[in-house]
Amino acid sequence: MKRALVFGCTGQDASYLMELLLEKGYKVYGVHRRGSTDGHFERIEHLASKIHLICADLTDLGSLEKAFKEAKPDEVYNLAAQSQVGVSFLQPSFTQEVNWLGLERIIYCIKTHSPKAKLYQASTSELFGEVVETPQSETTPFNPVSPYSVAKLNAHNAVARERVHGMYACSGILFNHESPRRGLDFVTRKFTDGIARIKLELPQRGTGRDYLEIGNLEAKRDWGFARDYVKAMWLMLQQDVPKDYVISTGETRTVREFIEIAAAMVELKITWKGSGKEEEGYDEDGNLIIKVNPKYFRPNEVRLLLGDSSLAKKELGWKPETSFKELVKSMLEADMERLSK
Ligand code: F7E
Repeated sequence: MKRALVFGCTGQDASYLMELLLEKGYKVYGVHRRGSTDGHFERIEHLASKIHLICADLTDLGSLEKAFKEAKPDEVYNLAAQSQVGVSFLQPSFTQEVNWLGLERIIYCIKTHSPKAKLYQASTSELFGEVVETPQSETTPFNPVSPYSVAKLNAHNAVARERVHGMYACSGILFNHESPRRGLDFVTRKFTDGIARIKLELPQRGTGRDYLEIGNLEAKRDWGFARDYVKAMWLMLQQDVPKDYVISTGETRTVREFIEIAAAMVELKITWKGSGKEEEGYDEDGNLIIKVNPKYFRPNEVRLLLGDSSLAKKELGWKPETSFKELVKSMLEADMERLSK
């Protein structure tokens, strides 16, 4: 029986990945951090009796060494991170500490305790930053513009360095991937939660207002479904030769399009008034439902992401299985159901 050690096990991606690994007959060890509250297990409650939970922290080498000694992994998936790009501008050192140095500690543990283990590192389309070509593929130069992407680039380079020295190590350059399990502060989930609240006449999360506050409407992202993307993570560790792969849908949409499409699914038509920092969205009865708040703008913005995942299609046999509309619908329906209760 193969053994997998999954860091960041309470997150969206790990919840889907651990389901897949269990289906494939793995013994799964999930690493979570000790929080001041223990309320972060909703995404993996259904798996709790099937996985082995280990408490450790990427900033604490001793705790990681213990995790490796217990799990004795064949495969290691590093999905733990300070994953909010916006927050990285406020906490740049912490972001480096976790997103880069945390990976260096995992590499040390692999070399010391599990030298045959294969490593999957969660890289990101944020590495392309202010893009120098479109679409972006494995050969597109990186041009990071946030503390988050600088830290992830250091980690990406560490994986390439270890591969040269013989480790089976891969970075998945995943474009944005969403689901009903996405954290509520990422824009897609913030929108599906926010639109469901407008439809159900509930106050908005965090502000208590009737309208949803948002940031930059013009940024473009290539959004896929997280459950499709974790299959690519696993496939990357089953090849003869370790490599980095771009994982994306090959479609891009603006943040504005996302919210309009989601709103239309619950028969809300948005009429925009004003522009830039003053822009507002109204429903058909003239009620204010959306308002731009510059608080959500980033000091540096990644304006356009569009991935080319032909290498993954060719070599891994991977392709996205869920359409954009199916993705938005599943998120919106889950939020409507949760908030109707
Ligand atoms: O922002 C704009 C925001 O926070 C998407 C992470 O998983 O994917 C994610 O990073 C866009 C940006 O994701 C709001 O300015 C507008 O242009 O959902 P997001 P992200 O920054 O693209 C990559 C691949 C990762 O690796 C990351 O870990 O939406 N935006 N208004 C907003 N964003 C947020 N969060 N909140 C707003 O109100």
